Amino acid sequence: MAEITKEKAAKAPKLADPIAATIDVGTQELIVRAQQLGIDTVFDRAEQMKPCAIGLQGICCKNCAMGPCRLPLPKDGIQGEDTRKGLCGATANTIAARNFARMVAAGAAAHSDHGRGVAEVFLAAARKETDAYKIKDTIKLLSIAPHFGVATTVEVDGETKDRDIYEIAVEVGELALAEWGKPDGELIYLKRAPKPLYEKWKKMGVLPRNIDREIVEIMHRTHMGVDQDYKNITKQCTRASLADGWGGSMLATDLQDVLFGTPTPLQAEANLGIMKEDHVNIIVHGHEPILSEMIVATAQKPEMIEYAKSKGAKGIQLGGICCTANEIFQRHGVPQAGTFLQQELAIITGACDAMVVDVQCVFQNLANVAKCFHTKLITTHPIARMEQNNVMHIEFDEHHAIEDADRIVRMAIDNFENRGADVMIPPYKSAAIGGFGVESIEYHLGGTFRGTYFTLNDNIINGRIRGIAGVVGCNNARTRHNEAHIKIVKELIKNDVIVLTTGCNGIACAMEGLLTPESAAVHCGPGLSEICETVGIPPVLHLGSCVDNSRILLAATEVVKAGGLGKDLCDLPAAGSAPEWMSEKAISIGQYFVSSGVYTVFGLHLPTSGAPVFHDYLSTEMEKIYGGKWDLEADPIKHAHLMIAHIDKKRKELGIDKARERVLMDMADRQALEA
Ligand code: SF4
Ligand code: MSK
Repeated sequence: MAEITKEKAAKAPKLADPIAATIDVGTQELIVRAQQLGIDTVFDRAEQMKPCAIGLQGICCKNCAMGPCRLPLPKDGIQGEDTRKGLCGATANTIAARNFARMVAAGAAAHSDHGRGVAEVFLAAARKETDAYKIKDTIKLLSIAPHFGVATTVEVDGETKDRDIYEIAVEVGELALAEWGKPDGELIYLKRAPKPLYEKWKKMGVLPRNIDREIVEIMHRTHMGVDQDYKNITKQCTRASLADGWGGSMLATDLQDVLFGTPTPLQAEANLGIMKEDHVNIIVHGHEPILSEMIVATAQKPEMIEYAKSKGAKGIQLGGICCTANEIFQRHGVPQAGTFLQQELAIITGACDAMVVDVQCVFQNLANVAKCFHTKLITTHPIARMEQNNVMHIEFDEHHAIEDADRIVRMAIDNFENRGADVMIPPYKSAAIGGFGVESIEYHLGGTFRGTYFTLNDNIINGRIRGIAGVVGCNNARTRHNEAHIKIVKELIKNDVIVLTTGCNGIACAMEGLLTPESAAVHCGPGLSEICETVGIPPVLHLGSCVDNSRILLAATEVVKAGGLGKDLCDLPAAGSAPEWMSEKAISIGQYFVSSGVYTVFGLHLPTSGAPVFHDYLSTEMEKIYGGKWDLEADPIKHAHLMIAHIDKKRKELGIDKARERVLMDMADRQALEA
């Protein structure tokens, strides 16, 4: 290992303080190892490059070549009229709203293009054009077919018969794929929302027509000299984001469930300690399960394991990073190697024989890190390649997916013998249970008698569960890795708020041991702890990947349907949070949560603060229209308490605030009251 001399240290760029960079000990150890080896990671680069303060506030416009026009806030704040404007006269509100809208467009595009890819593979499977993918979960297919108006039975000679599953799948697949570009109408899944919410969207004129059109329209509207009213731009943000949450993402989730199986709870492990020194380690990173499903199936084949043994390994260890981790964790119990910020570190262990990536959240610097080790870095998606020449591209295609996966896994096995002796896998990992969804929440917290979310609702009404929080999203190197995720989630469950998690928050919670039923007794308030103990569930339910935020929308809709907690999502004692967001997808998710009536708090900052009027519109005015609002709080404890205060406000409006006070009284309190 390279020594750091005094001279080198004097000339060296500023390096991250590992303890300030992350709360995770294994991650700290690997940051130190990278620094000792002279390999920079995102944590160091965050020290060396600070963000532009004007861009951070959303008030830099580069939408035409007369700019960039930068509109910094005056030092003493805005006194009187805000006269800031770009060369064309665009105000700070217009510029911030246009920038925000382009983030929504990019985020919605990423989720929805993922969904489109799944729909194409789904249709190929339905038409039996591929051997690699099959219609696996017929129950899920039969449950979604009616939304598309596809009949599941047929009348033959006066008798009702079940239709052929593949025939149904072809019709569903064709209609699903049409959602991206149909010439008229509105998105099919919008009607899955509670009726008052759907009517609200209709009245406001924000029902998405098709997925692609809403994204394209944002790009048109935000072109120089088009839409110059932040309120009108925000309206299109809502329409495009709904095309994501209730469109592309929801279709991705449903069609993936049909192709690969609807998740049910299962146990695995999380953190980089899942990698094994004596195994071939393959890390799969990115988002689309089209790739990872094939890698999982191939790596588990007995002949592959034998091949690995023939090369001196004891077996094959798969691990996931980012949402690919969530996808293969929730369906196969494949361990999660780490969150977004740990991707370079997986290679820095020296034990990563292949890292296979597809789309989204993949650092280009992985190529530079891989160069320092034996790791094969393999890109697989036609739209996501890297310029560095040590990166191999094996294009994955549903028509030869088995052969592609076979080639990739064999390449990793062949690379095992090239591994250097200097391997360092931090020995930390936690047990985690994942694989919850709309269906399994109903199974665990629903009433078999009523077959709905009745038991969950009952426990919210009686106050054992104070409310529901959806805590989701990324890591961000501008804040301490996982700290806000964990502090916020712990504060929520301590206050009897059950947490639904997706994305990198889900992985952070898994690493912290919060996805186990046992964690309830340690971290939860008395009400939630009692429920978790009785039902045997963790206080933090892992619902999957970023596209699976659609599961949160549908679970919340089921709560409304079960009754007793209002008629719309905005009536629920519920709140959303993205503590360490960084992706444009998070902005799209935030916008569709808010437009669906959810109070949504982001950590760090929002790229709207430089335009206070627009910023205020996203909270105060959006709430008047949709019942949900954006909020911002960087301090994790205050952040959690904003959510709890909102939940309590909703409990009061529903008239169930007193029930909670009663349930939290112990026997002595009750006796004192009776006396
Ligand atoms: Fe400047 Fe207007 Fe061009 Fe933006 S569109 S860069 S504000 S001139
Ligand atoms: S992977 S979008 S860092 S959650 Fe979906 Fe994690 Fe955020 Fe990527």
